[in-house]
Amino acid sequence: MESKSADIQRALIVHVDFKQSADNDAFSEFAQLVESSGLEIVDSIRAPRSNPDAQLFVGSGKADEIATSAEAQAADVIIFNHSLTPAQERNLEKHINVRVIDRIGLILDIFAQRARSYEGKLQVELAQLEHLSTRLIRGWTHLERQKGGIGLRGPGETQLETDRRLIGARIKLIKRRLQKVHKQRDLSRQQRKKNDIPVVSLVGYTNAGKSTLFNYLTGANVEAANQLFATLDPTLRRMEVATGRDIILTDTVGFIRDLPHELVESFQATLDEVREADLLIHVIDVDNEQRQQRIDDVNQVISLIGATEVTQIEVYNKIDNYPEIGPRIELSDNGLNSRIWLSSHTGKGIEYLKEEIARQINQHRQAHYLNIPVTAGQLRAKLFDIGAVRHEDVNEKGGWTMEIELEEFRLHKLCEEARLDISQLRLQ
Ligand SMILES: Nc1nc2c(ncn2[C@@H]2O[C@H](COP(=O)(O)OP(=O)(O)OP(=O)(O)O)[C@@H](O)[C@H]2O)c(=O)[nH]1
Ligand SMILES: [Mg+2]
Repeated sequence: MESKSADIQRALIVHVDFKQSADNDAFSEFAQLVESSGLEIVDSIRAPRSNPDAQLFVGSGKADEIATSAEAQAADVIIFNHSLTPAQERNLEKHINVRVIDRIGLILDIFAQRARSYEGKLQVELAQLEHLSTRLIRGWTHLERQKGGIGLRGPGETQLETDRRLIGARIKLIKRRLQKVHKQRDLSRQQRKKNDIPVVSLVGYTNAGKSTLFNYLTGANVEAANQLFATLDPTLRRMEVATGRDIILTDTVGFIRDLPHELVESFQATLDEVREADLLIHVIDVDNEQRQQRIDDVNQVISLIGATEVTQIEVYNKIDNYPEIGPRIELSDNGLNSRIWLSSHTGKGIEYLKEEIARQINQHRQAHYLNIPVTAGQLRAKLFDIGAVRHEDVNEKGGWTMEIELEEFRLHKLCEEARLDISQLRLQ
């Protein structure tokens, strides 16, 4: 059988420390990111610097060192853990004679590999084209070097203009297609709202364990892996958090520091699930030294997508790695914020999470006692469907006496939809 390793590209990675002290976490995360993209790291070069060089990003001595190593290691690609300007990228490629990719290009590439759904693929392509088009506008392009394309060129156009025109047209087409998909997504979201099932979204730094927790809670089997951005497309599952109390849980793409803004914009529709959620579960890797930094990074994206208002439960995951940490829940004094320590592997502490989800979801619920006439079977079915019924007896007229638990406004809405007068239904 033919070995696959022949296809694996050899990468030389470059990380510059701009801070006083070397940021080892940032470096090892970068290496993990490169490995997650399926590349083999053949050498890594680190350099301290106070400011990026305008021409080469690094100093010319460092650029020589990179070139020497790239040749010795037969590297196919050089990856920088930073954003490079198009000019820096071009100058570096000239200097080193090997393809250069920056951090944004790398993340876009991983996303492109992971996208499975039609929507996901469109979103990634849009982000890639937007990334490319900023480079075109600034006057340089990879495409520029791939001349040819007979028949593609309009009269009197330079290659650059043709590239721009083609990319612009493709961007328009993808946006139109995405709009259609988004309409569908909006419809299903409205449907869920109508059904009154609360939506709870898992959010968190990539690799924190969102998918593992999702699988544990819902019995689903989405891919969970020790690689960055294992999940890209969102998955939704209905689950019961308390007797008769259902929610929809969503698992989605993880965040990372310096997430390219092209990606956040292109993934707006996916991230709408997060913004419109009733509750967020922020999954945090308890292991990580830079825990607080990562929490801040995630919250930054959350504020970027306008989801700051949504209540968060903080989940400190992977406690099985620390025998001294037991499962527990901590509530803030006002009871609004909660932190839970648990393990998505062993399931220890998961019951705290389920209880807390139920508590948060039920916060504005109150008990109502109703007399439902036999003619209002649909309303009764609906109340069961949304898990609002606590107790029910059949009464002598063939109708039902019910104890339900629901927010006042939701009860009003349901009665209105069923064209029933709520005051007639209440038990005196
Ligand atoms: N020890 C331990 N490992 C865990 C736990 N939960 C998740 N992991 C591991 O952490 C890694 C990442 O898990 P995922 O569930 O894929 O993480 P994610 O947050 O969905 O990651 P992305 O989709 O890539 O953003 C996997 O190797 C899991 O097996 C846990 O409770 N304990
Ligand atoms: Mg995942």
